[in-house]
Amino acid sequence: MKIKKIFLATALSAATFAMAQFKQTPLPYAYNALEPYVDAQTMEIHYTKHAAAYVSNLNKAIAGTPLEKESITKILSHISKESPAVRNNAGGHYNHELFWTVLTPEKNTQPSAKLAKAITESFGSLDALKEKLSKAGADRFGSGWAWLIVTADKKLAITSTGNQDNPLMDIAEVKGTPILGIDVWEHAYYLKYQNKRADYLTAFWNVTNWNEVSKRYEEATK
Ligand code: MN3
Repeated sequence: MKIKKIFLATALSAATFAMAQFKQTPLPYAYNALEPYVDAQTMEIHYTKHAAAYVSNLNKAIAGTPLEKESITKILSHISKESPAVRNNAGGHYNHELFWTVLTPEKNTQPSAKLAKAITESFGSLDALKEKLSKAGADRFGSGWAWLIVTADKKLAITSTGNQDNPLMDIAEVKGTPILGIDVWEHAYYLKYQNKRADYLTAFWNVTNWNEVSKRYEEATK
């Protein structure tokens, strides 16, 4: 009797795992928390409509396939073999989940000592890094992302990708672990900044969560 119960419990949890679906993490602050740099309406539409659509469409695209049992990073690692729907929506889900965490209403967060040292070595200064990353975002034609990544040899690098691609994908020109990502799709800034993407990029540095970026740096360089 006892054995039968254990078997049932195991079978049930396996079934639950197989049906696991990707979900949005709750936004760690209010929609208006990043005002005036990112307006509340943009945040709400971005989180509840755009990002919600990526995760919902990802779950639809992988339903009934072996991808249901894989982590998001695993799916990204062999994205060249998947459909455009999986590529766009797995990328979109991963990118936005990262994006919400690297923003914060907390003022004056700073890179950790270890990250600050790496920034100085790679770019000369934090201001130089901001300038280069902003330029990567400004120069991205159409929709996409600007990234600060840790490469396979544990170095910092700046890159950008189109659409919802990212540096974890096997098709990325420059590969690495993203520790900071800036969404430069118009949906991320158009209501407040219209065509002025450069102004949005400048404003971004007022709400960057360097605590989170530092944490991601520590994990990527372990
Ligand atoms: Mn977006």
